[in-house]
Amino acid sequence: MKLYFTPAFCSLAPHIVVRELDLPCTLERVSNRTKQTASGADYRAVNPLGYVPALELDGGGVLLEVAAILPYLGDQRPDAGLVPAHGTVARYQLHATLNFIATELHKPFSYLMNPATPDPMKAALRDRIGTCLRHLAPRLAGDGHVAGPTYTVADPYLFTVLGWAQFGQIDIASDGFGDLAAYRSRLAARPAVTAALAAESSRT
Ligand SMILES: N[C@@H](CCC(=O)N[C@@H](CS)C(=O)NCC(=O)O)C(=O)O
Repeated sequence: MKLYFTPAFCSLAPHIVVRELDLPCTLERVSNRTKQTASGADYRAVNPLGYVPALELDGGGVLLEVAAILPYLGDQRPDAGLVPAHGTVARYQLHATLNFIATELHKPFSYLMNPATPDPMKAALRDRIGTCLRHLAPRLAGDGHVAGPTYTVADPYLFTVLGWAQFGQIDIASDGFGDLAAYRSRLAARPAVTAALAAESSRT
């Protein structure tokens, strides 16, 4: 497999999972500005829409969308427990959480950080993101996780999105956000997370 990424973008989430599971997967950096890959190829040949992540599969074909790539990676090592078994309610709860992060947090954050977004719209986005983060906060208290009692592929996704809060002028350490900042610090200490962050920063 090959994962196309841009440092600190949403591709960080599948990158972390690749390292959590020690999957055979190469990484290729994509320039957000030029849409060229590190080897000089046109990334739009991989994803015509130009955004990361994209996962090239060993059997051929490309898988797009964070919320699909994450469970695909988890299913490569089902015994590791990063995805609940197919057909269980827990599995559907995982998909619900991935979809929630993708639509209620990830996309609003993209618009919040877009310089073209007008200020009144940014204020509305900040407000809505805050509501959604406060909704998640209770389940993250103590050693809680976002999609159930244990660490799943949804946690690196939330970790990645929370990393953008500072750029959207949202202070997750402030009152009202419960243990969000502690949750993010807890995840940041995982060896796979540390390794992914170090690898991405060394390729910038
Ligand atoms: N729906 C896509 C969105 C991916 C996305 O928003 N990627 C951003 C980085 S977080 C990106 O590459 N933006 C650059 C662009 O759209 O040209 C997914 O969930 O995978």
